[in-house]
Amino acid sequence: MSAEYQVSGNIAVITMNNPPVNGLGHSTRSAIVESMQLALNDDAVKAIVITGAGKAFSGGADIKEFNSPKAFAEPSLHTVINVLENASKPVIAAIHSVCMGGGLELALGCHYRVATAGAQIALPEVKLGILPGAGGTQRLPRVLGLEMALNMIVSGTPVASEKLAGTALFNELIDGDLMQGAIAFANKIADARPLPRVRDIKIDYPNHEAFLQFSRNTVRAMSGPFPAPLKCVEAVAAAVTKKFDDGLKIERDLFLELVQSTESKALRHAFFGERAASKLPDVPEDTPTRPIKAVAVIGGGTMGGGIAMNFANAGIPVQILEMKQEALDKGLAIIRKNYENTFKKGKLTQEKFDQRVGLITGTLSYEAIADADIVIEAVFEEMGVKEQVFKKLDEVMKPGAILASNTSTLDVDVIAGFTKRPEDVVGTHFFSPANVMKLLEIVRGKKTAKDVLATVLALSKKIKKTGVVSGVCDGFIGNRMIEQYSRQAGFLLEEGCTPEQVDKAVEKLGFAMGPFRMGDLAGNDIGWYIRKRRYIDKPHVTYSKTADLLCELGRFGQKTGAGWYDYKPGDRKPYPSQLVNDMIIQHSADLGIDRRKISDQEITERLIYALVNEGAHILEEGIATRASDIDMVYLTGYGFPLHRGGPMFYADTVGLTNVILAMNKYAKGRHGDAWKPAPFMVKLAAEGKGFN
Ligand code: T1G
Repeated sequence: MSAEYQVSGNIAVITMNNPPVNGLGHSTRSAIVESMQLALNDDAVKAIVITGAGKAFSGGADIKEFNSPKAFAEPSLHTVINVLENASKPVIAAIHSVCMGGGLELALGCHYRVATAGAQIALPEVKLGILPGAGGTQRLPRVLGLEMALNMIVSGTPVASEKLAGTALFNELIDGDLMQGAIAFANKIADARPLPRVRDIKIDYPNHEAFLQFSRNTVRAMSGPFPAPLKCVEAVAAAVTKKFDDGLKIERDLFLELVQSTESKALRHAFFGERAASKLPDVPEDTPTRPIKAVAVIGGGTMGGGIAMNFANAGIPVQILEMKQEALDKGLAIIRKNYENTFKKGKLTQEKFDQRVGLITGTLSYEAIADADIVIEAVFEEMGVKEQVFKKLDEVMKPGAILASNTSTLDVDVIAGFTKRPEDVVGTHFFSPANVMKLLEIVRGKKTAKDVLATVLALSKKIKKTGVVSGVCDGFIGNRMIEQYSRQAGFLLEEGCTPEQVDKAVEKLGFAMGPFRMGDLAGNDIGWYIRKRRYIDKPHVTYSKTADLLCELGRFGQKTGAGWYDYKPGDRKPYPSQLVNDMIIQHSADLGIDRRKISDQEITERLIYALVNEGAHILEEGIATRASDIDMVYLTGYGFPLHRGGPMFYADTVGLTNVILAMNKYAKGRHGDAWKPAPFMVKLAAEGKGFN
């Protein structure tokens, strides 16, 4: 049963019990209806209290059921709410902790609502690309008023219950034990009639059309590629302009439209992908983690400083070890400056500023960091330097300390081999700027211990990162795939494109930045350095020489005032460069290539399918645990458009057969070897399946 029923005196108590957050799945909905029948048929019962067991009243509809027949199977949530609202005895919702989505809609169907302080109250459906589909858009405005309800529905942001005291949403805020307070309240109103129903409340908002029009314009301007926010406004508008049941129908129609949309499926995919990423098939969820009370970072440069800030922001003391006082002072000064800038923007209180700055200290001696629970090196990306650092860490660090490398491409197994404790070694690949980018690639060495992985996954949540575990390979997940993406970008230049055409094509698809603007921002010399190594390690892999020609001109990007684009001093705006375009055209001629007009579709297919195909190989090799992990890497670390769900999800929406057909077409062109479809993808396509 996903709800318990018991009678306390004259009060029936229904307790929803569907861990982890009392999602209103079919079994829970059925159990509520059955319990209500028992209560209504029992003459001794004068009133009914409904509440949630565990850590939530209810987190809403069971999103694991979405797009499955169970989601709408009777008793639907609408039916449950009708049973509550039309009951002949008073029904009181006793709310605590989390009351969201369908959970709040269920509470709004009750005659009364009491709550403890600190409960998160929200209709977050818009964050899943849908809208409250069980009356929330019609009832919430009736208890909170049009403006507050619209704000909550369009933003999806939780509001603490105590902030809503005094509104018609709550009849009482309960101090102390919720159930005692709720049962006392139930006894107090047991005989009160008529039973108050939210649907009967009239919304009084003079000149509401002007407000609604203003809201439409504002929401349209801010909702980007997502259709849900604007439809939230339409549904709430119906609460003001239509009879209740007509408004409910409008809400239903809008909900059904959104729940089938690709944008909503992408957002739900990301929601579950974020949570699935922390699960490893061979690491039990109850694996004990090592306590992390103190952190050390080796290197106070851009990466080291950014990494250190993550821990200070999470309230964990962190020491930065540098070799020279001057470098240490510089690193600490940059960190302080970062916090000052945030403080000046009003995004940090003085107290938080002081706390965070105070949590970061510097040292010049390895001995000073010996007791840290985890040490993360962010030193120069060269194996010889890593060897020195890890041999020293192996000597100095206390037993059980986790030894982490921020390497972005080097072999973590080789690094672990520099120590006598390879089981304590792991890769923690942060993305620059490390205190901003959400992605953290956690690189699992062959000998990395399971509790080290469990600890670093839990730590990534604590520092608000999306931790994705990768096996050891060149470039792990993200950079290994971006390599193929960059190769195609270079080939497209040789065959007929300009940098701005390629960038515009993917930016039209929703990418934050195309490959060439990205190169100018991150520094074209980084890729140049990696390619030089590749030319030796993997001479059979071909690259366009255009990027090398650019770097030979010293055009590393914004940091040198010129890259693929020209820049004006103090202006980060990229201007197409005649010099670069002439260089590209000349290079095509040198290669004997007749430049041709290339469509945006070919550009985006070649760039994205290059990612997809490499992602398929990564899955085949077990480097990534699941396709959604790859999507999370791209959504949180590489600016892949959220409404497209990530490269693997995007391939599923296109259909793997279509992806393969396009690849077969490009296999006939130059560098056709890059277009051999990964066997895993061919197999899935043959079975009519997708990656997710
Ligand atoms: N259904 C099913 N499982 C859910 C869930 C839900 N609504 N919400 C969370 N979970 C799972 C989650 O996958 C994870 O599972 C575990 O709970 C802990 O989550 C008709 C249709 C509730 C604030 O959008 O915002 O109602 O990984 O790690 O940080 O209008 O989860 O442990 O197996 O996030 O304490 C609207 C989404 C649904 C709420 C708890 N409701 N959830 O946060 O834990 S649509 C939502 C959250 C709807 C109606 C419509 C948060 C949380 P696992 P967690 P947390």
